[in-house]
Amino acid sequence: MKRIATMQDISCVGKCSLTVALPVISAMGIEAAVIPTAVLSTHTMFQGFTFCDLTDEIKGIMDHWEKEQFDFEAIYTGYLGSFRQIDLAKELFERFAKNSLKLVDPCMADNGQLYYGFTPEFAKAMNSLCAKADIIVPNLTEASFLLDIPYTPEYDEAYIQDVLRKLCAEGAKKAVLTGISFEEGTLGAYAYDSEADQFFFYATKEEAEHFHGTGDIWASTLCGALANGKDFEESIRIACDYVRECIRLTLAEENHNTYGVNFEQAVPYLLQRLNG
Ligand code: PXL
Repeated sequence: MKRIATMQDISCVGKCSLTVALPVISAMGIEAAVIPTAVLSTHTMFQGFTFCDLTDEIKGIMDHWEKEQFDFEAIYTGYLGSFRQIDLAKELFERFAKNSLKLVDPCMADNGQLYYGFTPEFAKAMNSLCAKADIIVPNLTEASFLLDIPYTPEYDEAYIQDVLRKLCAEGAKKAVLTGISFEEGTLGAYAYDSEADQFFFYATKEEAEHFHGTGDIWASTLCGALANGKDFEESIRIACDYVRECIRLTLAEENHNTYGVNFEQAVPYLLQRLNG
């Protein structure tokens, strides 16, 4: 069985990071190995969350994995909380990713703003991790912080292509900008493969609400689809369609959850897409 290692936090309630990456990767028929970076009572959008840092555990986990000679189809990093964790993510790539896909989701910002606790200096460090990746999957806000350029919610296709070229010029082989729309009522992902010098855009109908954690579900699905042998473009389509289905199911529920989406009951749809 193929195995993906993923390094990100556990937000005990929040439907993001490891509480979505683990089930999504497992549902896609891939073993999920985890490096939990911290335990939080909720994600950081809730007030008063607790936080327990696990950075000191990470080196020992890697040492043991190396002794056991575990190998990974892909290594996927998500939300990281400190400069030290970014350095450890680089070490994870160096020690375990000789034949693995390296996927970095630089979770740190949205809607023009950094998430709680992050700084432009952190974005610079995250950019140095992105430089080592095969694929990076920022939203446009994260891309702006990575490149240290102003964020603009108004853009055209030429601008998006320019940002993607700049992202890959920093070192990543492929970059995907998530949450891109050129037409009201649609939302999608714009990708660039720098080696083939090819762009790809895929959009679906935009659902009426936006939810937290959908970026993590999107990246986990992309990683799982690629590990299942789907090509880059098909993996992007599957990730976009699954996230849309998760939101659609959430909105169909009366008194639905407001902090995360119903990805669980959309798993049959995901598997149908994966195997169809
Ligand atoms: O979904 C990204 C994410 C992951 N983990 C934690 C977060 C966030 C976004 O805010 O707070 C702890």
